[in-house]
Amino acid sequence: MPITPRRRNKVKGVQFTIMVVGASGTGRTTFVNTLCESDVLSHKVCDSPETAHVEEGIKIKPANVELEEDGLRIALTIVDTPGFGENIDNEHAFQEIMSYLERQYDDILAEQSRIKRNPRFRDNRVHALLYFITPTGHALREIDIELMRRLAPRVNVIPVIGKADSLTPRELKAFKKRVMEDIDHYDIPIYNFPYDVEEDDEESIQDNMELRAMLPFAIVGSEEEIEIDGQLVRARIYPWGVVEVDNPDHSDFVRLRAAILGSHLGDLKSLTEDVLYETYRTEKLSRSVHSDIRDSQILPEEMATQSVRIKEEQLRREEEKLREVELRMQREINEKKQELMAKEMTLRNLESRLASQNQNSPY
Ligand SMILES: Nc1nc2c(ncn2[C@@H]2O[C@H](COP(=O)(O)OP(=O)(O)OP(=O)(O)O)[C@@H](O)[C@H]2O)c(=O)[nH]1
Ligand SMILES: [Mg+2]
Repeated sequence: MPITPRRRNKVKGVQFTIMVVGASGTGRTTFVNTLCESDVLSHKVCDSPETAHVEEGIKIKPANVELEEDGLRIALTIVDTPGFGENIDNEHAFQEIMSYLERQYDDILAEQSRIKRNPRFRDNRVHALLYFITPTGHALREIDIELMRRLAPRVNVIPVIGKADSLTPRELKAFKKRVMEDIDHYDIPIYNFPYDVEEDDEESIQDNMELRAMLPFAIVGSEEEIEIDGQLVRARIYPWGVVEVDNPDHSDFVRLRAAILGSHLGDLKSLTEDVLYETYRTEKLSRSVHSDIRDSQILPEEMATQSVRIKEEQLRREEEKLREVELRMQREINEKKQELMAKEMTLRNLESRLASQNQNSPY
């Protein structure tokens, strides 16, 4: 008997990308491994004293992992950015991160304007950037303000305090307050769990208000597990006590995890795709119009004609795509019609053969 290949039970999940940025040693790797409950990222090997002074620059490293959250399968991409903030001049690091984010937008822009879609295309747009603030207990540093201010128009920035157990609850509360005052003062458009009192239901307004009040999230990460009341929990063990990662009295980890991988995953995705990406696309299109104008010294009044031309070009491509679909459908209909006609013909032949057999039959 021939063996028929068994169809794999493919449940479609959702793709989500998180970028983690912050100074070295703020706990990014530990946080990612805690979030994914596996060793997705490896720890940095310490520099030797001979090479510690060498400025290596930033490396941007994506890693993929499959998770399941409330029955939903998540194909998670984690983009780590080791080397950020380690150099005297951080301009290069800002630009590297920015161009990584924009490159993902450019890729999808190119894919969307293709007539034939590439079935293997992977959308790598970053949906959330967790910015790890060093737990200094003072206020934001210039580098924190600069990074968040520059990147927030391109990505949902969620500020978090790394290694939050270094601060006492009182220090943490005051630090959170100061950080948010700075974010307000510098008008940094972070992702602040937006809600609409007119549109949203009572429950989600409440949820968003609570999450907003927690900003910046206090993070504690650990790759160690200990047994508490017969249950294995992730915790940091100190001579004077234990900090439990999942205990809401010890850190905001659980609320942050539930928000980014659960309740707010959809919102972060649609904000990225419908607002941040669309803004980038519009800016890029108008930039190319402006540079065309500069290059060919087109008069300002001809600018409108240029943008109309771009719109016409887009329309033309859309029309072409539609025409292709229409042609394909027409072809399929014709094939089906011919198959039907052939079947009708066979049926008629069979009928007439049967009829003539019946006539010749002696019964
Ligand atoms: N107290 C405390 N220490 C932590 C926490 N998370 C990580 N650490 C420790 O801090 C050190 C650095 O943590 P990593 O997770 O490697 O930090 P990183 O941001 O990935 O650092 P680089 O990869 O070197 O840039 C390690 O010794 C961790 O064990 C935390 O929540 N609290
Ligand atoms: Mg690391």
